[in-house]
Amino acid sequence: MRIDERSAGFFAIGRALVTRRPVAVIVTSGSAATELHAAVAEADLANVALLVITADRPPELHGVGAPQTIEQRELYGRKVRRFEEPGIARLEASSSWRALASRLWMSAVGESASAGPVHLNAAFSEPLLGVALELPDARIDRGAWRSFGGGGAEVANLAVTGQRVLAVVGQGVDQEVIEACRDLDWVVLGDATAQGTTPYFDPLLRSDDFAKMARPDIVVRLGGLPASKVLATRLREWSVRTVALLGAGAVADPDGLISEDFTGLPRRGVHELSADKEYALMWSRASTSVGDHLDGVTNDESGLDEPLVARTVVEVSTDLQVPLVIGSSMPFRDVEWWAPSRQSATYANRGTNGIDGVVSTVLGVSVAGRGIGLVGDLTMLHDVSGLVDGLGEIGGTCVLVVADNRGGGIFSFLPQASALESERFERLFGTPRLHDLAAIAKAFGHCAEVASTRAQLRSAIERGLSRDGLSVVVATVPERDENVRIHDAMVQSVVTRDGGIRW
Ligand SMILES: Cc1ncc(C[n+]2csc(CCOP(=O)(O)OP(=O)(O)O)c2C)c(N)n1
Repeated sequence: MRIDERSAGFFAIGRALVTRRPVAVIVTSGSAATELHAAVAEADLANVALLVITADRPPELHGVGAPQTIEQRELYGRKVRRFEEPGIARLEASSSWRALASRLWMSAVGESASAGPVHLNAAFSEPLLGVALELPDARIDRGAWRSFGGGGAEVANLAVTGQRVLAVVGQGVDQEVIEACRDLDWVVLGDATAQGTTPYFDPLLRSDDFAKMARPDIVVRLGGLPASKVLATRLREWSVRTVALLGAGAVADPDGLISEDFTGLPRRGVHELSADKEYALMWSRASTSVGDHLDGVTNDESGLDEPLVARTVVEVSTDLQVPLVIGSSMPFRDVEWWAPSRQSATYANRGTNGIDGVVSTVLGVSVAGRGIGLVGDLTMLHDVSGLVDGLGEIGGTCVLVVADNRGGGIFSFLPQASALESERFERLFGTPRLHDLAAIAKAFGHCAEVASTRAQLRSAIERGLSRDGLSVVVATVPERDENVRIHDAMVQSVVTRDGGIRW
């Protein structure tokens, strides 16, 4: 039970991400149904199976001023895989309900396209009281789950033996698939949600020398897109054969680089798919050097900055094997670029990349279990109503880490930051909202503390994970301009001024 339907939609996404099964979210009619629109948009683009069930008034109450009554037919437009409106629920029609549910389920899991949201608009008439009956016997075969796949040859036909293979992995790709790629000596670069990929590729690829050395013979794309613009630029510059592997789900390709589709998934030990080991070693050595360098320049007493917050959160989630949810904006980038490789389940709302609903998705992932979230301060404030119900009646353990740079830090990396006069930039882009985030969390009855060193952050997260309920940890980080300088200095500690790398 959640008070705010908008939050409920994103909570349901969290459940669906963890359980990998369709999750039903049920709301009343009218504006309550419209509140789910943002989550439906996210689920559509992120291929998350949601069964959206909206109650509706009977036809005779439409257009006559009845409360919470709006046009709900195809409310979410083409964002849903299927829309069903069976009319007013009547017992006499109950024999059709199982088939109706099956159709919705099959469309949600991606029977003929990718998985995604479906919408059942269910009208009821008074009296709004009923008795739950047994469903009629199953007559319809539920069928098998199918993965999304276009045309194309079987993956073994890729024939890349001994080549320099670079796999680029975004959201929606399983850890086992990534492991299989690595076993074949493919270099795997992944977004923040990818597990076991080669970390620090973004700073490395900022070096022209390294980018030259790292030019692959073939790029294999799986799932969504990493956030790194540097990677996108290098992929365009290299201009090598680029193929999509559809076996792991829909593949994003906004730059139109993919020229071939392949079905199926890589399997270890397949000779035709075994790549150049030296190439993999070169990447692994470079990435390890960056990690060693970053470890060497920080210690427990180091004051926090945003990349260090990302590193620490990923380390704790790995050490304690707690699932992680990464918010949009800088947290997603800092984890992708500056954190060690993820070794526990990691999620993010990468369909629309919204800052809306992230707190609720963190809660949805954590409920009945444990989870850590990492978000920016505006992302927390945007979904502050998620705190109203917290982990709800089911409970669980959740630590929400908020990197509090007092506004939208990502915008300080834009050219507008220097092009606009600072007051105007602050008002239009920085949008500082100077609320006391720990006090807000406490006001909703949750635990909250503030951390300003690496050791404090680590122990605050561990404390939060050792108790029930939601704990908010507000990480004090340098102001947003300083954050840009810190990122620049970190890049320069990897890349020399003339485009070389330091090791
Ligand atoms: C619903 C929604 N509204 C607006 C945006 C545009 N947007 C992207 S990042 C951002 C600022 C986020 O600030 P914060 O959560 O504090 O993270 P930071 O940038 O400091 O890392 C905004 C407003 C968005 N992605 N989603």
